[in-house]
Amino acid sequence: MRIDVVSIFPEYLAALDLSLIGKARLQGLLELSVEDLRRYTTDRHRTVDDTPYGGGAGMVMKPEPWALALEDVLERGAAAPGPAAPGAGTPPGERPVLVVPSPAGEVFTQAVARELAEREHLVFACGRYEGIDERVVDWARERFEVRPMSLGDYVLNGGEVAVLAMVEAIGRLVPGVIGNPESLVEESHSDGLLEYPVYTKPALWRDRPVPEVLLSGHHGRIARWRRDLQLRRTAARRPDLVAALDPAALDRADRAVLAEAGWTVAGDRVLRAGPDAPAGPVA
Ligand code: 6GU
Repeated sequence: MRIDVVSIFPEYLAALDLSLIGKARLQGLLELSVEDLRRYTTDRHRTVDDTPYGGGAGMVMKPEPWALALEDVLERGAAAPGPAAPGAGTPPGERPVLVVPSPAGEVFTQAVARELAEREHLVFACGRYEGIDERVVDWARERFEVRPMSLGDYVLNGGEVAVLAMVEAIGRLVPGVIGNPESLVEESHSDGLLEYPVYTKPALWRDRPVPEVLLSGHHGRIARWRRDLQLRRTAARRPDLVAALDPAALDRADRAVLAEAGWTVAGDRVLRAGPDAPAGPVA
């Protein structure tokens, strides 16, 4: 996978030299390059922003440096060797994805991360100020598959921190990046539920024991206990995820736990039970 990031603060992305993502780059699993948008300015002051037409607070990023930067990234992508293994990457002729981080974007989820992890070339355009002149997005749609993306409902000062998060979420799903792919199966959001709690030695720590079932060696009971906690935690913390569950994936024990937490299965949907439904204990 090839990843290009364009930013006026390339140093922000230095964190991608570290840890698993940094290692994947050294191993050649990820080819990541960061470009300074100011390299594509032509004036003495290297100007990247200007006042908004129509008035309003703040500044807007000028279109031409963005077009020059994105054209450069496209050219270098076209010249780069394709996917390592035949058939492993995207079909030839597929357009690169242009991710535009913005609080006005589609919400970036694990499902989006999985989808983008399959692509051969991702480009991230980090906006600052009030955003990038919208004509850049229209222009880019002729060359890229454009995906405005938000991390969630809060505002950051620019796209750089969001790109760190997205590149890490996507990069770790690229085959070979995580040593033990099993760890991807049991983590939060892999099955639409939050992860169960985990414990390690000592078995008794500051008067607090590890839940006894985990010491039992009884794999069936441990799996059931973990599943119960996933369901209870998800009900307590993320009712939106419970409402999105597919009842076909819920067994009788799952349904009993959800009922305790105030949820019921009705046809092909999981719904909040009536107002006097018992509230389950919070995990
Ligand atoms: Cl992707 N960008 C900015 N600037 N703010 C955000 C965001 C992205 N996601 C949440 N807030």
